[in-house]
This record gives sequence, C-alpha cells and structure tokens, in this order.
Amino acid sequence: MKIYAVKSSYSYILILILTALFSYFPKDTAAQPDTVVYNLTVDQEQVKIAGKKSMGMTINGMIPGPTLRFKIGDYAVIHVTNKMDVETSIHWHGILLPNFFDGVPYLTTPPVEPVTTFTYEFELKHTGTYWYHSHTGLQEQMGVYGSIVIEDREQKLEYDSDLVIVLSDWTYERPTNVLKTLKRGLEIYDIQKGTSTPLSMVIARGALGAQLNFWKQRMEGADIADVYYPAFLSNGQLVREYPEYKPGQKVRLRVINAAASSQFWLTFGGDTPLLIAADGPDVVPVKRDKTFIAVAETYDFIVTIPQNGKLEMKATAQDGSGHTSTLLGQGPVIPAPDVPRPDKIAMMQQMAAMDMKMGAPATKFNPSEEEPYEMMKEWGMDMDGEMQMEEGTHMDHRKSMEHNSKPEEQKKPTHQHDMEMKQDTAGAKKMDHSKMNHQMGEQKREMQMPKDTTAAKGMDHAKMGHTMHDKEMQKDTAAAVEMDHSKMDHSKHGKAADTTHMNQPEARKGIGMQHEGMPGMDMFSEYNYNYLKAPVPTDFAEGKPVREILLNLTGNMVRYIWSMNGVPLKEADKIKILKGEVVRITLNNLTMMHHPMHLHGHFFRVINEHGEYSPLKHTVNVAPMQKVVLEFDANDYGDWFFHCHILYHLDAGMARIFSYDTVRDPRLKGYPLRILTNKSNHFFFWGAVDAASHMGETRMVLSNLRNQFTLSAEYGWNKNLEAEFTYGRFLYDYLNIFVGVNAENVEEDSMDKVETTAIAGIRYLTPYMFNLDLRVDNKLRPEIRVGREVLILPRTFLFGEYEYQADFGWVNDFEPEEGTVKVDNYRSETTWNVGLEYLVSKTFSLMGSYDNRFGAGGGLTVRF
Ligand SMILES: [Cu+2]
Repeated sequence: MKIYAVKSSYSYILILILTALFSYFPKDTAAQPDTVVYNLTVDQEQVKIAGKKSMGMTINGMIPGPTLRFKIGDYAVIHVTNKMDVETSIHWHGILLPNFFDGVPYLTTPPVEPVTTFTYEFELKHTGTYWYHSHTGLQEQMGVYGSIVIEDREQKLEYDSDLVIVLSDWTYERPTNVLKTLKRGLEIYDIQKGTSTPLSMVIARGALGAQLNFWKQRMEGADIADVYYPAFLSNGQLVREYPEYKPGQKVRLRVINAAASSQFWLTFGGDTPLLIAADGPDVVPVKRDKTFIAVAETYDFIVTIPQNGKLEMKATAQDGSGHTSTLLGQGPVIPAPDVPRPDKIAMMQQMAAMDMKMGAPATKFNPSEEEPYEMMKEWGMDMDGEMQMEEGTHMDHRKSMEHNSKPEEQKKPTHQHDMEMKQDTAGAKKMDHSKMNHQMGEQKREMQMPKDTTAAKGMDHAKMGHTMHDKEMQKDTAAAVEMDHSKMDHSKHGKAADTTHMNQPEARKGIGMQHEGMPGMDMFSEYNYNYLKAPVPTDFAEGKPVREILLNLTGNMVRYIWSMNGVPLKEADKIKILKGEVVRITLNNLTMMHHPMHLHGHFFRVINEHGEYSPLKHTVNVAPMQKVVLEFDANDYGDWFFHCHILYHLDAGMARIFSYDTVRDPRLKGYPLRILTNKSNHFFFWGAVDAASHMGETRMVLSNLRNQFTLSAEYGWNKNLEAEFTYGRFLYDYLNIFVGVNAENVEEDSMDKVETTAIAGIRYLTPYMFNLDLRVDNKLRPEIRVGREVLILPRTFLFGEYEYQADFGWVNDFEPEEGTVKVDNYRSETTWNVGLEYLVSKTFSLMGSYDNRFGAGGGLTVRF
C-alpha cells in the first residue's frame, strides 16, 4: 500500500514558469500572465479512509487531490496522467474556459485513455474557489476530486490566511454496486442509515393517511438522500484538525462540497462567520450561522479563531445520517451546533396535506415529444397563479391565506402565526393589514418578510383579496400584484443595496418564481438563496433576446431513473441556444428529492429577491416541488453539459446538453457523443436465490431504460414447478408490455408432465403500488397476477402474490367430469403466497412463506 497522506504538498507537482515571453511589457501595466504548470496523476490503489482500507482512485496519491492555486490572469497548463487501466477525465468545475478543455469526455474533450497523458490548458479569467473532478462514470465517488483556488493579484478582503476544506462522502462499496442497489429498489440504504419509515412507525405516528396518499401516487415516502455512507470527510478525514491557527487569526475557509451525493448543513462554533463568496464570485458579505451547501457548490467564509479553544466547522448530512468536522486552533472544542435530523414522516404528512400531485413520469411514453408546459400543469404544485404573475397580470389567489389581524396590529406586523421578520420591517410597517385575515391553517407557518422591504413600502394590502397562494411576502408577489404602485418609490438607487427592485425588469422576471413559499412548504423555505446578493448588478443589457426554457425535473424511485421533462439524456435532443441571447431556464422540480443542477462553462444568475443583484452561480439546488429561475448570457460556442450533480442522478439520466450548434471540434473525431449519452441506458443485472425448506426459487433481472429481461423459477420440493422467461418493454415508467415462455407441471405434485406455453401481456405498477400482471398464453387462457410488498417493521417486509388463471376451453378440449358425461367448459387455477422477509444485510435475508402449491417453510435469500 502506498502511503496515504492528505496533507497537500505541492513542491513536487508545481513548477512555476515565469515566461520571458511577456517580459517586455512595462511593469506598471496589468500583471503579466504567468504560466502555471501542474502534473496530476490519477491512479487506482488501496487507500485507508476513516480507518478502513478499500480501493480508491487517487490524484497524486491523495484523496482529495492537491489544491491547484492560481492568480487571476495566470495561464494554466495541467498534465493529467492516467495510470489506471480504465479511461478517466478531469472537469474544471465552475471555471470559464475554452469548450475543448471542459473535460466532459465524448462531449467536449477526449477521455484520458489508460496510460496516457492529456494536457488541459486555459487562462484563469476570474477569481474564487472552485474544484475539479472526474467526469467519467462514477469515478468521482472513488476519490477523483480536488480543489482550485484563483486569487486576485491583491487581496481585497481582510483575512490572515486561507484554508480549503473539501467535503466528501465515502462508501466502501463499489459505486457500480451502489447504483445497482438503487436500480433494483432495495431499501437497504435507508435501513442502514436508520432513515426508513416502516409501516409500523407510520401508523404509530398517525400518518397512515399520508402514507396512503403517497402510495396512491406510487411513492414510498419522502426521500432525502439515496445512499448510505459510512463516512463523511473533511479533506479526507472524519475529523480534520488544524492546530496551527492562533487565537484572533482571521481565516478564509474555502468550503467545497465534492461529495458524490451528499448535501450538508454547515454550522460553526464560536462567532457567526461571514459568508463572502458563493460558487466562486464574491457576494455582499453576510453573517450566517447555518448554511446549506448542495453538492458541487462552494462557499467561502471568514472565521476568527477563538481565544479560548478550537473552532469547529461541522458539515451535517442533509438527512441527518452523519457528519464531519474541521477543527481550527487549539484547546477545548468550541462545538458547532447540531442540526436536528429531519422528520421524514412529518414531511410526508405535510406534503400529503398539501395534496401534491407527485409521480410525473421519468420516462415519457413518447420521448420525442417534450411537453414541458403540459407536464408542469399536470403534475406538482398548482402553478397557475405564478404563470399569470409572470405575465404581469393578476394573481389567482386560490389557496386562501386569510389575513386576520387584530386592529391593534395594524401598525405592527405581528401576526398570529409564527412570523419571522427578517431585518428591517420598516416597509412592512406601512402595510395596511387591517383587512388581512392571517389564519394559516393548523400547521405552524413561518412567514418571512423580505430583507429588502423597500418594495413593500406603501403597499396597500387592503386591496388584496389575499387568497395568497404563496405565504411568503419575500417573493414580493403581493407587492407585484394589485399593489398600489402609485405609492411606490420607483427611483433607482444605482448600486445601493436597497434598490427598489419591483420596478426593475429583472425583478419582474423573478416574480413568483421562487417557490420556497408554497403553502405548507415551510420545510423547504430554508433552501432559498435570498441570502446571496451580488455586489454589482448582474442583469444583462436590455433588449437582448431572451430564450425561455422550462425544464421539469423528473424521476422515478421505483426504477431509479432520473430525467428532465420525462426524457432521460439518452432519449433527449440537444437544447439549441444562440450566441447573443439570454437563456432563461425555469427549473421545476416534480420530484421528492433535491437536485443540485450544474451548468458547465457559464455562470448563471439565480433570480432571487435581489432582482438585478441576483447572485451568479454555477450550481443551484432545487428543493422538492420547488421552482427556480436561472439566466445566463449565451456568449460562447460549442456544447455544454447541464446536469444534476448528484452523481447517481446524473448517471441515471438527469442531464442535458446546451448547444450553440457550432461545428464540433475536429479533435473529437473518434470520440462519438453517443458513448456519453448511452451511459444513462446501460444494462444492470441483479438477482436472488431463495433456499427454503419448502421450495427453492431464483429471480434474475437484466434491465435498462426501456428494456427488461426477467428469468424466474420456483420449485417446490413437493414436485411443483413454475419457470418463466420474459422480455418486456417499458412504454413509460409504470407500463411494460412483455412476451415470454412459461413452464409449469400439469398434474399437482408431479413432474411427469410439464407444459410449456408462450405468454404475452402487460405489467403495470398501479396506484397504491401493486404490481399487476395481465397476460394470456397460447391456449388463450387469461391470467391476472397481483403482488405487493410493504416494509412493515424496520427490516421486515410483508409480501404476497395472488394469481388467477381462467380457462374457457377455447383451445383445450376438456374431458368430461368424472362419472358424468357433462363437459364443464370453464376451469380455473388459483395460486397465492404470502410471507415475511427480514433483511439481514445487503446480501442476505431470512424468509418464511406459505404458498398454496408448495406449502409452508422458511429459509435464506441470497442477493447478487
Ligand atoms: Cu438529482
């Protein structure tokens, strides 16, 4: 085993060459571009993570790889050597660079073939904290990631030193097995994490109604994270210590979430840190106690090392399944606050109470016809109100938030419900709440007033029929709609922080777009980006053509397929854009999971309450059933990847290509794009064998997006057999048409005569999640099968299946009943079984069942 050291040591990899080329420039001009050369070697080797050895992929022998430091204007030359026997790639995440060096294999850049070196080179045009990672398969999960720091020529903010903290997640399983486990729908990860919600728990919490609502929509429950991780890491360790920092020192923490699929809450011990940058660019500094960092995002904070101990920065996994810490300084730990574990059953109840329509298909019936607006209308939250607001017309206030304040409250915005008045409420003070009925239902509501309340100044709420769809005033929807504009201060304050933004065209675009405030969506309100404000306006020149694109984020947990508009990458066309236009993307999340969406090669504005000062980012988290609007300046060329940065969602199809429709780089000859797009369509194979006292059984599945082969065989020791092989095609997520062959013994308890028939039919996942199988065989005997399994206890499934086959004698000639001459032309066969399965581990289960053919018994299940 090689020595595994996380401590970055650049000396041997960094060769700084001051080129003489530009030496004739006068000294007082802009800094001269320097060429900075790095050598990175990707290798597969045994590593020791959190005290346990496993295979990993390292960069220069490390996980994470080294920090690449540059100054703005530098010219980077990075030689990436692949010492593995599989290809790799490096994508420079968040960096604006020439398309060819973006590092998405087969799309923009050739892969780094085994035992070769590929050289990436680009100029560093902007400052900030960024990172790099493999864009090949699931290599990122195995350790192929590292950090990038691009500094200004002069330090503008006040701090003494800086420290990069790379957060990541680690599994000792092979990532391909992780994905297979997700594809087969085994709920083992939730069980391992202790986040499963078995029926017993649901009933005990009085949430059966909510569970039925979820099942009706073919959802098991509210999912937060898919994968079980035994370790979360800060710069490669569970707890990373930096004792060298002295009390009073100001340290700029450059926090990067390089996890494959874990999002974190960041909390800090000691004084509240100052958030100064997000995804690279500076933001208006803001004090933040608790900040959510989605996969692939970066945030920079300035912290002060405390006098009396060591400061803890803690990253807690979003689902509460674990955490990792960095400690700065010496002495007793000044702990970061714990983040409570989210209550999945309560979330389910809230969502069910809102009567949300879930389960938009991840694979559409006709993928060549994308109908995003129809899809948005049909699924998810009721968006009519917002759509109308976008057009600047009136607001359809249907979900009633009746404002009912007491008279004495007229001058003070204190409401009966739990209202969080953020900062200045001066504007709100002028709000006439007299006619507002503030009853917001039984559930505790959190009402957030805008930080920038200028817009709210002089708002005449008396006119508002206040059936507010959105409870949060911060959206300024109330302000925008039927607001008494005559009283508004429409003057523009230039760069002043409190610019009235309702009169800005940019702000209008954002109206109603941020969905953090849907009724009952308190649980997601903390995920909005309103705390980020750009230091300078980020809006685009007026008059630029705008291309509107709606992307519904879609997914199917049952088959673990992720897509946009119901079309996974494999089946999607490129999204054509034109240089010179503004591309405005509405991301509408129709799933129960968060999706950190990342655009390559561009910064986009995340439209928030700051209007023209909306922040620039490269990755934006879209919370469940929420909408976010992005805008970017189409000022480049080539094809750029846009995808969910949860590695397993990306691999399962949640990706698209934005294309300027320019000529493909000739250096990509021999690297066809389909190798990338087919990734979301590879076949997965899994199976299981039951060895029990009454029977033996095996089931095997080979499946990709649309095709599925299944082989199953059951044999009762009492000499009863049923075996079947089928090929099925998924028309969409829940409907599969299949053909195959079936073999059964004819006489009960005898293998003397085995009958083989051809079969054809459909399989359908019904509402309430029953597996329905309707089929007919070549003797025209129809058959219905219904099966279901339910997690009833933390590790125990209850399963059952019922089969009924009818025979009308259409093909068979029935013999007369014994002792008579009468021929009864109808016969039937009923088969059923019921049992329990106890999950011991990912591989083994104990099972016991009763089958009306084989009798009762118990045994062991082995999965592969
Ligand atoms: Cu995702």
